[in-house]
Amino acid sequence: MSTLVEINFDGIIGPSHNYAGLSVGNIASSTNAGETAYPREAALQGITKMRHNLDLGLAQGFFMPLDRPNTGWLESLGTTVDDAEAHIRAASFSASSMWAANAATISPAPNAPDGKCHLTVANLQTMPHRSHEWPGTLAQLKLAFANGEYFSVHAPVPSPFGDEGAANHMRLCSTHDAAGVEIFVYGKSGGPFPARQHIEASKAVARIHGLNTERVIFAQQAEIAIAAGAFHNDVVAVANERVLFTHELAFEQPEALYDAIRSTMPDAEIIIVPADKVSLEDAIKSYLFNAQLVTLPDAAGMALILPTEARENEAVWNYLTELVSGNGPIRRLCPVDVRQSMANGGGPACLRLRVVASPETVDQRFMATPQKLDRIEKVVAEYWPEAIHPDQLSGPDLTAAIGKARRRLLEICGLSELAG
Ligand code: SUG
Repeated sequence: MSTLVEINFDGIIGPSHNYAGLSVGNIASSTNAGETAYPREAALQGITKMRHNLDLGLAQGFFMPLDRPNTGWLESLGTTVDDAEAHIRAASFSASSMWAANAATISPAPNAPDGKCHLTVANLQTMPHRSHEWPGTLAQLKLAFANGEYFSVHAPVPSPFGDEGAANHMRLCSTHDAAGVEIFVYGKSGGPFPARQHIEASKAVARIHGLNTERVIFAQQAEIAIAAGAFHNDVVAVANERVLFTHELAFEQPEALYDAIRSTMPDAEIIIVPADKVSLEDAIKSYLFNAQLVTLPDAAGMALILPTEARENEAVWNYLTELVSGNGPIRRLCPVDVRQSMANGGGPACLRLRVVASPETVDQRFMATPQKLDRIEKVVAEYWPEAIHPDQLSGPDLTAAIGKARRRLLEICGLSELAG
C-alpha cells in the first residue's frame, strides 16, 4: 500500500444554492438573506478551487450534492413542497451539504488502535436546514469509504448532542502519516447565538473512534468568538501537521490549551494572531482562518488557500504578507474566489473534508482528476440554474430543473445509485 496522504474532499455546490438566511449566528447568512444566488457560478467557483489544488500537487476528491428539496424530510413533518411554511420549505431546498467540513469527524488510521481511518457522520442537529443532511451524507461516506480493511464509517451521535463534524476538530501530527493529537473544540454558550458543538458529542466521537485518551484534548471555544460570528471553530483556527494557526481569542482558555498541546507534542508550532493586529471582527469578515492550511509537495513548506476576501482586508493582508516573509512554516498565500459560498458563511476550508488515506483505497468515483473536473464543469454549465431568489423556491419548474441537474451529475460520475 502506498503512503497515507491528506485528501481534500470538496462538496460540489448543488443546483439549489440560495440565500434564505437560515443560519442564526452565521453573520454572512443573515446579512445576505433574501439576495439572489447564482448556483452555476457558485459551483464553477468550487470546481476552480479543486482544480487549483490539484495543480498544487494535492490529492483531491469530491462529494455529490444531496437530493433537494428533501421531500422525504417534508413528509416526515407531515407536509409537502407546496404546503410547507416558507422557512421549512427553504430548509428542504438548502444546498448546505456543500460545506463538507461539517459532513463528518475523521480520525486517521495512525491515531486509531485498530489501524483504520474512522469517520463519524455529523448529526448537524442545531440548524433545521442542516439536520436532515446526515442520511444522504452517510450513504455517500459508506460508498466512498466502503473498503472495510481501511475505513470504519459510523452513524451519527444521537440527540440531543449537537455535532458539527470536522469544523470543530483539529489534528496535530509531525506528518500526515504519523499518529498525532486530536483537538475537539466544543461550545458552551455563544451569547445571543447557539453553540452548535456539544461537549458530549465530541467525547462520544473520541470514544467511538477508540482514541487513546492521552492524545485527545477537549477545548472550549471562546464565548466571545461565537458571539462575534464564529459559529464553528474553523472560522478562528486551523491546524495542519505540526502547526496550529489561531486567533488569540479563539479559545475560552487558550493558555491551558497551548500547554496541553506542547506537553503532548513538543514539536508543535502555535502561531497566534493577536487581536491588536487582526481584530476578531476582521478575522470573521475576511475568513482568514477558514483557509485550507496545506503541506505543499517537494518540501516547499505550507500554503494557505484563502478566500479573496482576505486579500481585500488591509489589516489581514498586511499580517499575512509579514507572516510569509518570515522564516516560519507558512510560505505561500493562494487566494481563491469562492464568493458565492462565502456569502452564506462558507470559505475554502468549509467546502472541504480532510481524510488521510491512500487514494487507491477510496472508491475512485469520488476522486478528482483534471479530466473529470472538465466533465463535471460541462454538466454544471449546462444544467445548473443561473440564478435563484428565495421567493422562487416553491415553483415546480425549479424543482424539476434541480432534480435533473443532479441526476445528470450522478450519471457522469457513475453514481446514479445515489439518486434516491
Ligand atoms: O452551517 N451556512 C453554513 C456554513 C457552514 C460553514 N462551515 C464551516 N465553517 N465549516 C452554516 O451556517 C447558510 C444557509 C442559508 O442561510 O441558507 C448555511 O447553512
